[in-house]
Amino acid sequence: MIVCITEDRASFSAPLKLLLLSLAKYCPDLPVQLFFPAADASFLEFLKRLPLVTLNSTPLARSTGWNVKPEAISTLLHAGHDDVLWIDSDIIVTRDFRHEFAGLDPRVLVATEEALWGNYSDANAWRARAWGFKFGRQLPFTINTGVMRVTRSHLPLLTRWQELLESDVYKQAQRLSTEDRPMHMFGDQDVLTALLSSAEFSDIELKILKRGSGIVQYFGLSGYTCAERFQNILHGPPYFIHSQVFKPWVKFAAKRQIENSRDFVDTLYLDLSPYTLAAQEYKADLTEPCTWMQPQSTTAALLRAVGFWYAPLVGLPIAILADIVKNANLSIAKRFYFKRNSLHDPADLKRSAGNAQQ
Ligand SMILES: [Mn+2]
Repeated sequence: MIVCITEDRASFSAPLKLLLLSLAKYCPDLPVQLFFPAADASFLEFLKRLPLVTLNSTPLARSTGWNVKPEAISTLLHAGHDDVLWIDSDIIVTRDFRHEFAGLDPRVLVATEEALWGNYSDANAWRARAWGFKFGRQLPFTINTGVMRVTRSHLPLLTRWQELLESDVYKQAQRLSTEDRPMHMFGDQDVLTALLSSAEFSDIELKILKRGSGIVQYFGLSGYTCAERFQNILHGPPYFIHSQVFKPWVKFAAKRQIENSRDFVDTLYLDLSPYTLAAQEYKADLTEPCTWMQPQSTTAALLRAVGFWYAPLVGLPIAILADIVKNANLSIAKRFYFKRNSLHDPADLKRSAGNAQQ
């Protein structure tokens, strides 16, 4: 297995280093292919201590941003690697994950469960339907592509994924604001979810790294739920922590004023991120400014201390409140909303999925 990481923003050298250092700590003999055209002299100096990291400093020919995944992965597969593990540059490793991949049939595709705060549901395979694909299967949730294990057996899927990411209709959608963009074309993983639930690719066996045990998808106030925290207390940390959407190294790069009470809560929750807590131990290895790792407010400093700087406890009071609000919202929604729109009722989803298969 070889790890594939790409980054095209020079300003993301710190999170990139954190991923490489954490990989070297927990999976020391795992080779890494890094695509980072913006690497400067100080980054090259840093790489000298990581002999298993190979730097590709020429940009990938066809794609940028989050649409780069199929091209980067297939480049490595075509170069002779059999088994590629994609990891997003906004992820830090907190545990050896290799046993999850050992001995897996090459036909199995590994990916992760989407963040609860994201566009979590793919009820009734709505993305595949919106793309006009024939229904193949109902996935339990949206596929998150932060971590993916892909083999040569998946080359047809990668080719099709890249075709769609390069299609005019998708490219036009990417230029729209996030409010106006059709949800089935929101990003690369909406397209992959559509393909994997379509008839064409529904035979691909999936192994999903779940929220909590496999990965923390730290996005929004449901980023690290109470259930995930208790699971980590009992069974140890997850393999990966994904700083999805909101990045502390971006948001806390400079001092900023809190705009309103909602901003206060969101900012505080980001300031209590398990990603930042895990990053602390590598601070001395970074040449970049690390002020974003420090608590940005007295409240954050207090909550980190009260949680003993232990990720499952830091931010627990906010996680409890967020869980209560979410569950209250759900039960209200179930009572009033599902009655009016039976398509979203889980029982109906099963029925309609069954009908579509017939
Ligand atoms: Mn990411």
